Amino acid sequence: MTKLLAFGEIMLRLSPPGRELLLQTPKLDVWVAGAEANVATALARLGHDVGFASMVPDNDLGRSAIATLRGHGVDTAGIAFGGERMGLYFVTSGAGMRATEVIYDRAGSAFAEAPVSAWDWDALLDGVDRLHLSGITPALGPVPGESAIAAVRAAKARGIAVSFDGNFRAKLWERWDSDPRTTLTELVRHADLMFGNHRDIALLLGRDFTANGEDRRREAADAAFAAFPDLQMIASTARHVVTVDDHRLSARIDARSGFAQTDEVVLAGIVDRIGAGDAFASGVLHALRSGSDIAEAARIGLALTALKHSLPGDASLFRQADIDAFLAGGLDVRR
Ligand code: KDG
Repeated sequence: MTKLLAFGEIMLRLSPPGRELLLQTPKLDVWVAGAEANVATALARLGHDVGFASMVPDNDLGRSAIATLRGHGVDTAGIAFGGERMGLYFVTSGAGMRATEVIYDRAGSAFAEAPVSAWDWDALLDGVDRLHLSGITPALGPVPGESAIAAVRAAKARGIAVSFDGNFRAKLWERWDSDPRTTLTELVRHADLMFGNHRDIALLLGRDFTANGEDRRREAADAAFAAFPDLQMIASTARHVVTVDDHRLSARIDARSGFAQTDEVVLAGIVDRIGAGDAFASGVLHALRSGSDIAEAARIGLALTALKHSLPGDASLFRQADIDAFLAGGLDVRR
């Protein structure tokens, strides 16, 4: 069986168990996180052959992160030990009218400090048919950016498909004093599949799409297609806040052959928003790897996105039966 390899930083997320603020909570829950690790986890839970390439410190934090991924069925042979520290991040969950807030504590992490030479792409890409990575890796600094470029070049040279999730993280990019467009352009140039929204594309193309209201996603997607003729698909999820507890999701797919938009999915009783975009990418990749076309893949991506909102922690841990039940509208008790 051919394998999908995800490449990125594994993190630990620390968050108050309830809806407390960080400044008042007496304890913190610890979750294994990281956008690309979330995708690897979700795909492994759905039965795919998935490997993960990363670096963690050789201590109990690194070892427990590996054990968690392995427990979900991810092949962790590509995770090296090295460096001094795990990347951490703190989350204060949203509640009522309060937004979710993230504080990063990841500077100097094992993954961010790993030299380009740390990655043996001959070995890591052996038996792989798709490499998945995201814009978080180049946002960590110039060296991780070079490693990401080396990864996509190595994949392309071996005929391996590349998927790229823009994963725009303002708090990471704002530490840069140089223009990230060259690096992002090189990454996207090698991808056949990109997940992104107008913010990702704005950063990639150095353009602002905010003026065009609701049509900005379509305008951004068209601009990206014009700039990257080999890209097959750009997909993004959109959330329109209707009331505090009632949210609608839809996915738009822009393919050179046409344009599609899924039906809207209404979310209620949101438990945890983090990782919803990773769940979308996971659902799309799961469906494409299972033989679905792009429109069906977007529907399944959206189903997994919606399901993820019901689960605490970053990763989507659902099975095909959960997706089927969701798509069939079945919220009854399964016995
Ligand atoms: O998509 C979820 C990620 O944001 C989270 O797991 C942490 O990788 C992370 C990041 O850089 O924000």
